[in-house]
Amino acid sequence: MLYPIENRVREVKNLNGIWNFKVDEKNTGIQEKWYERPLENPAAMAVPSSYNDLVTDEKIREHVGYVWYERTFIVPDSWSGKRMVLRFGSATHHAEVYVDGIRVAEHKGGFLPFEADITELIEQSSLEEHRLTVALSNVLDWTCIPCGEVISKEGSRYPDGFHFQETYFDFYNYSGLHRPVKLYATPKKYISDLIIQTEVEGLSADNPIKNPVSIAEYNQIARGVLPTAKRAKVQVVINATDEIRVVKIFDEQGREVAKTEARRKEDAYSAELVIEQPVLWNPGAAFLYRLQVEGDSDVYTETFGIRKIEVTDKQFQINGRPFYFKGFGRHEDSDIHGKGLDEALNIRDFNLLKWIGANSFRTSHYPYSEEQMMLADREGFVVIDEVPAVGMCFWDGKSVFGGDRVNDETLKHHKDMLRAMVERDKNHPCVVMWSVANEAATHEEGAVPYFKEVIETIRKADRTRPVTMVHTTGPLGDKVSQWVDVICVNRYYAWYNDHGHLDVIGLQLKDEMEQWHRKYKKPVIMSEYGADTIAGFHKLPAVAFTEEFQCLYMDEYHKIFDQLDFMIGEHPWAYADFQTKQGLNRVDGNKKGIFMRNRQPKMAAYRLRERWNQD
Ligand code: BDP
Repeated sequence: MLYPIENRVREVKNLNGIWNFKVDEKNTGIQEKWYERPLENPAAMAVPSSYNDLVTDEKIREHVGYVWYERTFIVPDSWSGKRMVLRFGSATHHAEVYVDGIRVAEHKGGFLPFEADITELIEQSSLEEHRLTVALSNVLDWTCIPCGEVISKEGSRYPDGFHFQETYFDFYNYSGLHRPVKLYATPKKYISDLIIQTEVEGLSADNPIKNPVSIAEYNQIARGVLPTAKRAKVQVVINATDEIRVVKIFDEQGREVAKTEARRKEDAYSAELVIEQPVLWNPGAAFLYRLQVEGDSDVYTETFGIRKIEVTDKQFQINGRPFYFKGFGRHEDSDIHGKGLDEALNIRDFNLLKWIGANSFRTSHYPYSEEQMMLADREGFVVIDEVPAVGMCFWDGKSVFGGDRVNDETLKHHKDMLRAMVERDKNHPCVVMWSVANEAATHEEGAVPYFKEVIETIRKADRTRPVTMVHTTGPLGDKVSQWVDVICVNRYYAWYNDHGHLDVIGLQLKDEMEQWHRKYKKPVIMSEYGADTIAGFHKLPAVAFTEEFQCLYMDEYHKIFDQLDFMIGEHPWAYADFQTKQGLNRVDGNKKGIFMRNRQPKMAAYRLRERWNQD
């Protein structure tokens, strides 16, 4: 799905700002057809944002079910004869959209964009001002990802109607219109999609260390002369109702470096272009080309980068050089905004990532905003793009895949979300790998056919990127990693097991990592490891929850990573403290952040900075 852009034939109207808002206390709004008239006594609400932390009423913050958003918009006369589309960056989790009381879209899945073509409706309407209404539900059950269930309790010891949203993942179920809402216009004959794939020829990557193990060695490789290529082939598939004529490529200075005519092939157009001596997109040294497609009516320009990804039994190579993932599992999460897009926060985050010496992150546990992906392209961060398949494991022995929990509908939705993620993010050079799930119960028999299908789906959707999934199950129990390219493991030695005993980490970690590699002969990333740490807590000798403990905890892991040549990355959990549901081991959220929620460093940030920048 293309991002809405402006050019001489396309226009975008931003519908962000203050909307009307109403909680559907009894969840009867749809039956009562609230969309037919303006909402009664609405409150004011900011878009984009989560609504939860903007309100003061606990009933609204914790409401399970529908809330309603509403605003008006005007279509300028100059848009007459154009195709008009409403676009939501995300609506968490399930939305029904109405314009002037007419349903124009329905969407399930809270972290990916969707659109509604409203051309006909606008053309047939005599209204000057249109009313846009969104019924938005935050209910999670076993038919969607993330998974969850609504729990009700009855009896004299519970108030009437007592219920709550249960989730089996560790972040607060923020809800709302989290990303920009836009109305855009294109010509009636238009370009609907572009798939850009690049192939590099004559790659030369000066690589002094053939089998790097330590961070210092990886850094030495990364700081060497940038890899070059003799030429790049750029293949484009264009879906359009327009007649497509020409495809051009411009470099960062705006110079045209390639041009060709598009050819019609069955129901799409295609073009192949060649760039001589291309500048490659490298981690920390991004270079973005712009590909422009020109049709009889429509024009669309998409940025892309040229880079080559290869995975061996012990390495992840970008442009022929072994790459070591230094970075974090993160969350879209901040005070007040919740999961709402905050561009200022994103800039701060990327500046902190650069400061600490990170080169990558995982979009744990859902695709992040398109705006954030564009920033990663531009700043040269390497991204593991994760679908919102989280909460598919119980730790008490209950089965997730074997009974009435995960079911055919879950699988269908999971596959839909994978395809939608690829559709949205396929042209981003920052995305180097797809993650199909976080911590699913892959030791269960039922997980085997499930993930076989999941992985086949993503491979069919994109044959150019490796695939991973992130494990909590250990190497002996895991039944599905034969289908992935890279093993990602989350592990909390000395935290959730042998709590506080730092001296067990080295032994247990080394043993487990070697087992993973022996079993699958694939490179391994430590995709989570960490300890809750309250900023300002200190103790000598160190105890759990202090800043000293977090540093020593990291050190123990790092000693082992530096000994294993198949370990290709470390993503401490988590980048910053974040909000979770209430829980006995969550004091106002998860405190494993290397940064505080306000994006100021804990002591461990300095420790990592030193490690990740070492010569
Ligand atoms: C892992 C999850 C992550 C949690 C983390 C933790 O992947 O979402 O926040 O553990 O417990 O299980 O801190």
